[in-house]
Amino acid sequence: MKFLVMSDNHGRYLKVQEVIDTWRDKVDYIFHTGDSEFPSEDVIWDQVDGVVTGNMDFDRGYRQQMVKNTPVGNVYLSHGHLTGVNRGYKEIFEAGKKENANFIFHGHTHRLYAEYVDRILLLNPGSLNQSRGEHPERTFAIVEVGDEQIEVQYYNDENQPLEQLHFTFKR
Ligand SMILES: [Mn+2]
Repeated sequence: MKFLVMSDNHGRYLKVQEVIDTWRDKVDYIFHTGDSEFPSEDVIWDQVDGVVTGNMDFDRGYRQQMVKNTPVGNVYLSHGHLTGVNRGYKEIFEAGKKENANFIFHGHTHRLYAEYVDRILLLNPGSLNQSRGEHPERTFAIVEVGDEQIEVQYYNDENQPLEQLHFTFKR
């Protein structure tokens, strides 16, 4: 089972469309964790399996959070500003746990990371516009869930895998 997770493109419509076009047939789910700055009724969302609002999405048609049931477990999506991710991940972790999430995906900080805690994958794909973290690239993440492990590979916005940004977690 493969997920593509992206966030915080803040515009760059053609880039997001390009990422979707490149990956739509190669992954099972595409998720967006907010701050696209696109209209909530945009046709681009027809190709995406889950999207939530960010603090810069002023279109009120977006959901604040979302749980998607998948064959490998529940995916919890939230931008993160409402659970204070700039201060840490405890609050969003508890919010996801309440929803029986096996995967908690968020954005907002523009700092990518992936951690596996209590058999829950916490992940920020980074920003497809501007990184504020230690890795300068504009990124998104591919999560591959196997029977025994979860592989996370970050890509830059030219769809190139970033070698140093590959993580493997035993399930
Ligand atoms: Mn944000």
